[in-house]
Amino acid sequence: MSWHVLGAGSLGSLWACRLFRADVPVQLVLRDPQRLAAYRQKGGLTLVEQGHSQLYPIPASHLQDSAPIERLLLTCKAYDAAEAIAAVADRLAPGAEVLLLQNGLGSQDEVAQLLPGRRCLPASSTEGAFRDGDWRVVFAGQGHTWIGDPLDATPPGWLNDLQRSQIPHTWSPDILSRLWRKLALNCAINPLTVLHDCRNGELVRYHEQIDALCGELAQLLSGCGQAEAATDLQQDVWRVIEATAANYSSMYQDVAAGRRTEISYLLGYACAAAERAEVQLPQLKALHLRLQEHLDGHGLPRY
Ligand code: NAD
Ligand code: KPL
Repeated sequence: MSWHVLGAGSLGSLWACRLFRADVPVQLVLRDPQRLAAYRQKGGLTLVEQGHSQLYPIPASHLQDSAPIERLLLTCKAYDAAEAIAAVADRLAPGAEVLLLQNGLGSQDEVAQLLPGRRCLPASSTEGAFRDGDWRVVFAGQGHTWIGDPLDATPPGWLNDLQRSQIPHTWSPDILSRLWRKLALNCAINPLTVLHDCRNGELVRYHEQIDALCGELAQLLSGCGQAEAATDLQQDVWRVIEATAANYSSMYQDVAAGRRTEISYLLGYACAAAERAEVQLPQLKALHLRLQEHLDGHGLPRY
């Protein structure tokens, strides 16, 4: 049974290359025949690891192809996930499984609503990859991926494929708790790095602001039935800031490169969830507004 990778960007290419070189059947699903032609001209995907690059001639097709899909890895951005899934929904076999690698929260539900009866498995990853050219991906940071299914704690058999491909992962029956925790970390760190134009480590200058945000985010998690994800949040935020001190956050990098951010699936989702749970979070709301204004000022979408 072949893996299909929809969203052949940074993370999708990293996964596809590792599956392919472990002889796990995998193919890319590209947007249209033009992208497919451009890909074929390059002869495959190039993975750069520790300065060494290797070309992998991974098979590919395009969205309009009609062959059925049994196992799909969705690796586009959160704001593209629903549209991308809608374009392949009629190709998904009745028992198809879909692994969702989007950051933040909200896109997983959007996708699941489009796929009634299909198993959707959200994942949360700390691996780092970026593209340094068309059809080229750099594996920039070792990390780990947690995978789960909020509706079914039974691990899928295909985790063996990931083992074989040396993709570090853990089956995580509490995946929602992990996603909420990651969302809280990203909400506490990423927007402020954008607004203060700084690396993660420079956030030590805004200690009080971060501590106040952590307090509100912990209230949010508890109010949304995720009390466990709130445990020691503040200490964890400072641990991550220290561990990634020299890095620019992913949101900072998106804004600096003039790319759309995933704000709606991070702060936007957090603020909407707070409203639904009737939790008052004035600092978080103000931060969301300031970030939206900042994005307006840079000509980037505010959602
Ligand atoms: P990316 O922009 O590099 O790749 C997304 C790809 O999806 C692009 O190639 C885009 O053309 C493609 N795409 C979008 N809509 C499509 C459609 N309808 N049909 C076909 N292709 C489509 O993004 P990324 O950095 O790989 O991030 C993907 C997700 O993973 C994001 O939610 C991100 O936050 C998360 N993530 C990324 C990293 C990382 O290091 N890159 C790490 C952890 C989590
Ligand atoms: O995940 C991150 C990101 O930059 O998106 C970290 C490093 C945790 C900062 O929030």
